[in-house]
Amino acid sequence: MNSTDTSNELTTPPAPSLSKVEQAKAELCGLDLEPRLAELAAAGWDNLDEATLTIRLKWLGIFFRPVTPGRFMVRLRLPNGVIRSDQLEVLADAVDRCGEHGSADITTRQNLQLRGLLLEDMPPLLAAMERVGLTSRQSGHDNPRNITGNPLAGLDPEELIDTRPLVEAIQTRLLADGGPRNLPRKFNVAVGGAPDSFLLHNDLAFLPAPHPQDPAAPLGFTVMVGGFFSAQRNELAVPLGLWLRPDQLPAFTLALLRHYDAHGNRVQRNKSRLMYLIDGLGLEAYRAAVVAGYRKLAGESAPAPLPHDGRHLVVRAPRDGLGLQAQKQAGFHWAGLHVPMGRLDAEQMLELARLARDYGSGELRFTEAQNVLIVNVPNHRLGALQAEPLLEWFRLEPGPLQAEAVSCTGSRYCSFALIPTKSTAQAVIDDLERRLELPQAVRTHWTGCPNACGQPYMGQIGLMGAKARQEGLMVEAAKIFLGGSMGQEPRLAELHEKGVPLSALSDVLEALLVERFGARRRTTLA
Ligand code: SRM
Ligand code: SF4
Repeated sequence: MNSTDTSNELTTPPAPSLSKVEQAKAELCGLDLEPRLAELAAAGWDNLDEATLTIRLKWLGIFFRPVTPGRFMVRLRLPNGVIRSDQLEVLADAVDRCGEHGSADITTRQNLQLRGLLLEDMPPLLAAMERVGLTSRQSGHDNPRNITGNPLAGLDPEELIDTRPLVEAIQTRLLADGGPRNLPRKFNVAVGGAPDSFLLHNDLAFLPAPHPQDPAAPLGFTVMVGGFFSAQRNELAVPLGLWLRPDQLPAFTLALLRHYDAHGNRVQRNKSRLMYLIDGLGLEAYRAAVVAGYRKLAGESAPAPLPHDGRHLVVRAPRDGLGLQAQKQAGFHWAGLHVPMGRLDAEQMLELARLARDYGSGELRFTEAQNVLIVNVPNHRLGALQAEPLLEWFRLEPGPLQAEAVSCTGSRYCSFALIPTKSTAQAVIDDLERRLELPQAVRTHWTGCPNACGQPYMGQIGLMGAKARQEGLMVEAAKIFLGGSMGQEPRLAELHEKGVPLSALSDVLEALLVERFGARRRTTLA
C-alpha cells in the first residue's frame, strides 16, 4: 500500500455498520420459518438461537416472553378490530388448553393477544386460525402493525366513510407478495371514518376530508404522516399535503412503505421511525418521493394524489361506544361492554362469542380503549341481553374512570415494565371511584415504561411506570402526565409529576381530580 492509500484510509470514515437486529433480519426473514415451525417446536424453544427466539418468530406473530419462559404470546391481526364468534371460539379453545397460564388481552390497536401458549401449540393454532380466516402474520417487530379503523364502522349514525373495506384492502395489499418483509422499524397505519380523533399517533393516518376542488365529489382522505411514541421522542402526525380517493389507499400505503424500506435508518434503531426520515429529507422532498413511488406502482395513467391543505372532518375526542346505542340501521343497537383492563379468560371469550351469536349477527368489535362491542342486536332482544350474567362483570355502564381507562400489559408479562400496570390501574381506579363523584368520564392511559404502549400522552391523565425514592428506598412509582387532548386541536399530555410512589398514587390522583376535573369527595365511601 503506498502513502496516498494510507492517507485515504485515514480520512475516509468507516461505512456505518448495521445494527444487530438488522444483521439478524438480513440473514433470514422470520416469514421463512413458517414451514419449519413444527420442526423448531420439536427441537424445544430453549434450543433456538437467540435471534430466532426473540426476533424472527415475531414475523409469525409469536412472542417469546422472558417473564414467562416457555410460555409464548401470540399477537393476532384483526383489521378494524372486527372478529366473528367462530373465530373467537377458536382462540378461546387455544387459551383454554393453557389452563391457568391462559388468558387474552384486547390491545390498544383493537387487537387480541393470547397468552400462555407452548411453542408446540403454535403449528396447530396457526392452522386452526387460518381455517377461520385469522392470521398473526407480521403483527410484531419491524412490520406494519394491526391497522386500526372506526370500531363503529357500518353501524355508526355519524359515520363519514366505512373504514372496514379500506382497512381490509390495505392489509391484503401489505401482506401479499411484494409487501414489506424487512422494514427498518415498526409501522402503524390508521384509517378514520367518523368525526372521532384517535389517529395522529400513527406513522400514517388517513383522515376523512372533502375533495379539494369539488365539494360535491365523494369524500376522500387527507394524508397525515410521522406520528409515533417512543422512549426518545413523541410526535403527532403532520399533514403530508395530499388528498386521496378511498381506492388509492392500499397502493399509496405500499408505495410509502417501499420508500421507508429503502431509505429508513437501519443503523440507529432509535432514529428509525418514519418521522426521522421525514425530518432528514424535508417534508416537500419526502412528499415528492412518495408521490413518484405511488405513480410508478399505480401506473402513470392512474390519477395522481391531489395537493391538499390538510383540513379534515375529524373534529372531536373519540366516543367510548359503551352502553346500548342505536345503530344507523333502524331497529338495531350495538352493546358496548366494558372489559376491565382489556383482559379476558377462555370462559369469557366463549361467552362473548355466544352472546354475539345469540343476540346479534355473530360479529364483535374491539376498541382501542380495550373494550368490546356486540353489534346488530335487534331492539326486541336488548332486554334479554341486559339480563345475561356476563354483563354483571363486563358492564354496559361502568364508572366514570373505569369507562375510559386504558392499560398496557405491565410487569406480569412484559420485561420492560417498571410496574404491574393493569393491576395497579384497576386498584387505583376502584379506590378513586369509591372516594369520588365525577361529573363526567375522565380518560386515563396507563403504561408500564417509556415505550408508551398504553398511549399515556393521549389521556386527560397519563400514567407511566417509574421508580422513586421513598424513605431511602427505591420503590415502584408513576410519572403523571396531564392535558392530552384528541379533540379538534389534538395535544400530547405533558409531564406533571415525575415519580409518585404507587402507595401514594390514589391520594395524588384524588387531589388532581378534585382540583382539575370537578370531582367531589363523597361523604360516605361508595
Ligand atoms: Fe408496544 C414494544 C405491547 C401498542 C410502542 N409493546 C412492545 C412489546 C412487544 C415489548 C416486549 O417485547 O415485551 C410489548 C409486548 C408486551 C406483551 O407481552 O403484551 C408491547 N404494545 C403492546 C400492547 C400489547 C399494549 C397493550 O396492552 O395494548 C399493544 C399491542 C398493539 C397491537 O395489537 O399491535 C402495543 N406499542 C403500542 C403502542 C400504541 C399504538 O400502537 O397505538 C405504542 C406507541 C405508538 C407507536 O408505536 O408509535 C407502542 N411498543 C412500543 C415501543 C416503542 C416504539 C419505538 O419507536 O421506540 C416498543 C419498543 C420497541 O419497539 O422497541 C414496544
Ligand atoms: Fe411493556 Fe412498556 Fe409496552 Fe407496557 S409500555 S407493554 S411495559 S413495553
